Amino acid sequence: MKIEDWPSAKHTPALYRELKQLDLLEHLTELEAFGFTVLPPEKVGPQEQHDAAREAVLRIACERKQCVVDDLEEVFSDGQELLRFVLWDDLIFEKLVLHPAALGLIQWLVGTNCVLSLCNAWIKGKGESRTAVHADWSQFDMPTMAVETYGANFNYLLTDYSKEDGGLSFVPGSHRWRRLPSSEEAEYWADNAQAIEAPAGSMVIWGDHTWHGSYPKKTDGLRLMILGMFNRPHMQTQEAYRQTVTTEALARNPLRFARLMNVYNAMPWGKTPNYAKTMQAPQGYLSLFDTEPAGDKLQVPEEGDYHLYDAKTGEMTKERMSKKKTSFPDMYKGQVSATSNKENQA
Ligand SMILES: O=C(O)CCC(=O)C(=O)O
Ligand SMILES: [Fe+2]
Repeated sequence: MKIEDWPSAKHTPALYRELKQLDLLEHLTELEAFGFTVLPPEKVGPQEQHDAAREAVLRIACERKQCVVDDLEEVFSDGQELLRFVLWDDLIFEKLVLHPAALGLIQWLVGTNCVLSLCNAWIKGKGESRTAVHADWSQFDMPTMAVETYGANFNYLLTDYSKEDGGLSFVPGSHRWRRLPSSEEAEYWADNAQAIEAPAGSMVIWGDHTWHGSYPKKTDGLRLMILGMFNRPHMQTQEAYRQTVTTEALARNPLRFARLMNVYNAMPWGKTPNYAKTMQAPQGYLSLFDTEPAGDKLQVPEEGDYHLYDAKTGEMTKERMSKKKTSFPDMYKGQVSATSNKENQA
């Protein structure tokens, strides 16, 4: 069938065509059928990329733990830690969060306007440490999940994963149950979940409905992984990217990066919403293949004064709201911009 830009399907046709071009349709089916998928190393990148990512993680671990590489096994013996907020610690992370295959499948799960919520390095040593079975759904006051996923992850494996290696495990099909596991269920699945068997360089991708955990690491050495989590743009991110991104970082990356940083989201606003800010955001579908640096097209918007009431903007708002017949944008027929929350600004 010819996939055209049907407006009712919004950006799905454009994304679908690119996923097909990247030979990812089988992975997309696995996500739909089982709730997770594994990209083999050759679809993730060359050996030099895997090595550079591993080096970066080890370097950051040594810096944060104030030790040398040879000490790390001892430092993480019988333990594991999420090293948080690593995006700005090495340029390789900017490349990884824009990885076409990973971002493409993640956008399938959480929309082409998704934003980066966290970027971490996860280190685990030999011993009993393991992650309890859970779903990444983080609306804890809503244990019953929405139909659509709100968050999606990649785990970039930098060491081999198996049950013995303390690898990630999944409850295949659990994404369809659309609820968080009870403590009894988490206990049952701890040793019954399916362990991922995959070599270093693979990437595991899933949405926040899927139950997963990990096994204790019985083998020598460290388990190393980079975790990227992406959210829908209305959500609070786990890490402060919007607050810390620089104009230089926007300039050296393609336009999609600015959307990942969510810098042009008008909310939260004070007495005078900055509608112009949202208009500066990259519009429409942004190709997964776009690698052109944004250059001077973008800059981090200046912080306004939340307490200032701007009379001119106020008058414009009054005029718009006072028309006899006002309407909200039609979500079903026209092209809808992929910019965050544009539709909610009335
Ligand atoms: O590898 C693990 O121990 C669990 C990973 C996990 O829960 C996640 O990335 O969301
Ligand atoms: Fe998780």
